[in-house]
Parts: sequence; C-alpha cells; structure tokens
Amino acid sequence: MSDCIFCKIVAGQLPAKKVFEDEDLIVFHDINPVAPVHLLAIPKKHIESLAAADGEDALVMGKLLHVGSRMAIEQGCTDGFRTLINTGRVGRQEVYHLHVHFVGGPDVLPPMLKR
Ligand code: DGP
Repeated sequence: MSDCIFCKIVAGQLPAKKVFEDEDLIVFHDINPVAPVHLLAIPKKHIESLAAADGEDALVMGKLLHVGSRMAIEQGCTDGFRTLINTGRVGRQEVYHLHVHFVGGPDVLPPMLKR
C-alpha cells in the first residue's frame, strides 16, 4: 500500500528504531511512547487490521505475539507488560496496518479502561 506509513517503514522509505526484523515482521519503538517501553510489532505484509486478517495470516499473527513479547522483555519489561491491538473506528485505530502494541516499564500501568 503506497500511502501506508508502516509499509514505508517495511520498505525502508521511513526510518524506525527497529529492535527486530526477519522475513515476516518488524518490531520497532513507537514514535509517541506512552510508557518507558512502547514497541510495535507489525507484519511485513499489509494487513489492514485484526478484523481484516484471514486464516493464512494466523502464523504471522502468532509470531507477532511471540517475538514482540521476547523483545518487550529484552527492552526492560522484565516484570510484565500490556499487549494491545486497536481495531477500526470503535477501537480508535490510527494506522491501518495491523500492529500489536507492547507497553511497559518498571512501574505498574494504569487500569486499561475507566469504569
Ligand atoms: P493505533 O492507534 O493503534 O493505530 O496506534 C498507532 C501508533 O503508531 C501510535 O501509537 C503512534 C505510532 N506511529 C504512527 N506513526 C509512526 C511512525 O512513523 N513511526 C513510528 N515508530 N510509530 C508511529
């Protein structure tokens, strides 16, 4: 997708602070971190959102969780972290290329949603 920011990162047309890359995915630091560690794990393939993923994407989706988790720990989330996927309008997704947030650091995070 020519106008997708994350596809441009995949293509090397936009810089990113990468912590992992292989043939299927990239893990890099979020440009606007909400905690001391804030990583994004993305598939290299353009998948619009979690809702748009299909069966053949299951393998890479599992890999996003596995590798992202290892990288979060490596970056300092040694006592836990939060994993989040925003999906669509209701989920307030901003970038329409599937990505998993890994958020954490030394301190306990605030509650996920206000009641
Ligand atoms: P979401 O609301 O889940 O779609 O979050 C998109 C995230 O992507 C947001 O936390 C900021 C991050 N982001 C947007 N543009 C860039 C970029 O060009 N580089 C990096 N590293 N992160 C970006």
